Amino acid sequence: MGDDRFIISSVKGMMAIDSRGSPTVKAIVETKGGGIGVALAPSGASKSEKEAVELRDGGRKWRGRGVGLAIARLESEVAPRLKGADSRLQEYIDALLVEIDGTSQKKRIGGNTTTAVSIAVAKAAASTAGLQLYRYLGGAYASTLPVPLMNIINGGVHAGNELDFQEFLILPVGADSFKEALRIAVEVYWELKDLLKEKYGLNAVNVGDEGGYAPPMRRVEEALEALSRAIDRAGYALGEDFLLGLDVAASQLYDASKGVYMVEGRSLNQGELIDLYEDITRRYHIVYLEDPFHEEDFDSFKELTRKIGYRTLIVGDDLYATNPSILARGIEKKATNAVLVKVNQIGTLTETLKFIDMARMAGMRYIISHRSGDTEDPFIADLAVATGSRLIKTGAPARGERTSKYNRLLEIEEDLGPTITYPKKVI
Ligand code: 2PG
Ligand code: MG
Repeated sequence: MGDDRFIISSVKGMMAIDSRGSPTVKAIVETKGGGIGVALAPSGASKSEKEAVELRDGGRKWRGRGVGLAIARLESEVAPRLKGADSRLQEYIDALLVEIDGTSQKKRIGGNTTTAVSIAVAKAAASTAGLQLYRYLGGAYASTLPVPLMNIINGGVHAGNELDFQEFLILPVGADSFKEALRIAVEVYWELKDLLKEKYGLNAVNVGDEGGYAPPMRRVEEALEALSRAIDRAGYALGEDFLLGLDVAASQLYDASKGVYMVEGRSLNQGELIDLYEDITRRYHIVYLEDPFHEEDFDSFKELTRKIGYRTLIVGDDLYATNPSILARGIEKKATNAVLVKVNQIGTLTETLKFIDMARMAGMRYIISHRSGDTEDPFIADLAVATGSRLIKTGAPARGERTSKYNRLLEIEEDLGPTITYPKKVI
């Protein structure tokens, strides 16, 4: 401390667009030492009710999704308070953001504003220190590259098809490095393309919001079969080189008035869904199961974790919304054995790191994740390495907002050289 170079000299906001064309907040933070941090807020589609709220303008322009107000508040309320602060005091700065907003879900200045500013501050401090971001945030021992959870078949609200489950993921666990993992996963992605074209015609290989194919399928098992055939045809073994994952995003399938889930035209209760999950996780080597129930159903999460948690990660995304106080409830109930981490669900880096720490202390796995509306900002790649997350969820190897994260991980792996670890075990 006492080093003037880290003092924040300027904080600016700008509009940018995300991968769905929606306006988003870009924050630019500069320090006296010439350091600069630029960060863009991502945006979800299958959002939890518990998330930090994005501040949007309303009205006709941009169909109400403008961020003029968010940027105005960033410049009039946030910038003057941050100027003169030491950019390394991340915890202090994030507490200031929480205080300036003053609401429990960051409604007033917007979770989009706080997210962009919080990340930009960390980047500015790293740049002032002349350190790579993952090194600045993760310290001297950060050296684990994450296994990518690649969403190569898109469904739910991310795609224009009839698949009820949102994400069908492949995990290349049989590689020795991130680069090799990327290669074998891309080979499977291409093989899947050929296979879908042969079976369903050209339209089947149009991609959804996260770059995975959005074939005209209805049945979950049809998608799982396609993944398993693609892996096989590419010359790899399901269960050894690859494992599978699902994000059900079940809040989207839940009919609260009847208390049932609509899957493939049938209405299933909690018990029937548990049976379905027990069956398909076993038959398809599914080791990752995200949001299998709606976001208030802690009891069903608990029951499933008790039954198959020894062999499958039961992951809370909408369930926890990266919120430490909601996670406390999940830990007490033993609801899941893993959590998804999205900075913009809670709105600051400090609260995100607290959430990860709580999960770690409770023996839960944590997975760093993108949003379905994302940007070219590769921040989560650095965050994954900094926090030693064994998994990262950042879409298919397609579309710039997804490849920016993969390409950054390639850079980090190269930067780390022989010290890297690529995990063989994800559960
Ligand atoms: C999810 C995410 C990201 P969204 O449900 O996990 O894949 O989707 O950003 O739309 O919430
Ligand atoms: Mg999810």
